[in-house]
Amino acid sequence: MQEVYRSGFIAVVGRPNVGKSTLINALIGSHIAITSSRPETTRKAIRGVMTTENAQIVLVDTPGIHRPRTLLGQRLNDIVDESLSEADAIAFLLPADQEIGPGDKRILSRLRSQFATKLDDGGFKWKVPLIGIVTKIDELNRTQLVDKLIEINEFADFTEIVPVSALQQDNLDEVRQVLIDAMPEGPKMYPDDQLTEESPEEDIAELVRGAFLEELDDELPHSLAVVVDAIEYPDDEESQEEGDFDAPATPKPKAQVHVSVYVERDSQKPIIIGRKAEHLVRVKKKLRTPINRIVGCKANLDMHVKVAKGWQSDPKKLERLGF
Ligand SMILES: Nc1nc2c(ncn2[C@@H]2O[C@H](COP(=O)(O)OP(=O)(O)OP(=O)(O)O)[C@@H](O)[C@H]2O)c(=O)[nH]1
Ligand SMILES: [Mg+2]
Repeated sequence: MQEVYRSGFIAVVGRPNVGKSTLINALIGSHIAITSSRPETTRKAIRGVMTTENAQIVLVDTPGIHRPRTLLGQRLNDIVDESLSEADAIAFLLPADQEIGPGDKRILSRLRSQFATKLDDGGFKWKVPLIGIVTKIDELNRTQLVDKLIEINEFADFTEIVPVSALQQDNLDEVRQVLIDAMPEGPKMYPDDQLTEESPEEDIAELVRGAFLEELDDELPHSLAVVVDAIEYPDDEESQEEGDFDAPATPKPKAQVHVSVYVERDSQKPIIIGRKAEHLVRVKKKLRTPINRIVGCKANLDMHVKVAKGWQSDPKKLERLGF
């Protein structure tokens, strides 16, 4: 008997910093979403496509759910709601190395109000499968892990609970299988080699933001926003010109990628740029190969650092920055 093909969307949710993006990258086997040790790294719903022989799942990475302090924070929570509304299943991530806290309880009650109906016996019936994923299990020993799993089992009526370490690639196959089993029967939606739904502009903007996050410490990363204003591809005719053989070989023209890096205050500009522009130089160097790959030819990264005063709380500026 032939196995059915399954497909659908899974919203990956949880508090900030629990390892959502890292897990999605590990499941897909490619660095499609930026990750960092600071909370509130992810700012948009990035869709990663995981294709196996008998299933295709769109894993929707979401911003960590938190109490918003700015308009940006509210927008990020709205993005989570949108992602949930299209989900065929929910993966709720809880880190093994931290206690279940008020943040997790808030997330659970929000999920219940949207996806569960209360039963007479006080329990809940879920409209979509709710999968509990216990992340960062490399931080615990066996006994601690068993206790943790018991605790998480008591916390909510999960359809399934599965432990994982994305960093150490431990139990990833099991996670994949649990996610596939939660999907409805459905057709393949994307070609086998498509890993994300992002445009080149979106991909590059995230790469640049990720590279700056690695360069900078402390509070500044929260103030950063990156927009790719334009990608100018080299004129096809020019670059394919057969040319006359006597003329000296001219180097192929490069694509130009115009990027604006926004900060919130004037005083942050020199920090982003660095002494003798060291941050800009390093970010450019680090991103040369990945950006060439995205653009499809050699590309020049043209970066400008700009100030959008208090953009995190300004509706107009947020809109211009894509929120
Ligand atoms: N020890 C350990 N650390 C992990 C694991 N997975 C992720 N981390 C670390 O946890 C931190 C946060 O990871 P992210 O994947 O960015 O977390 P996130 O949930 O996407 O965070 P936000 O986007 O801010 O909500 C990073 O420093 C990761 O390296 C894991 O399996 N084990
Ligand atoms: Mg993330």
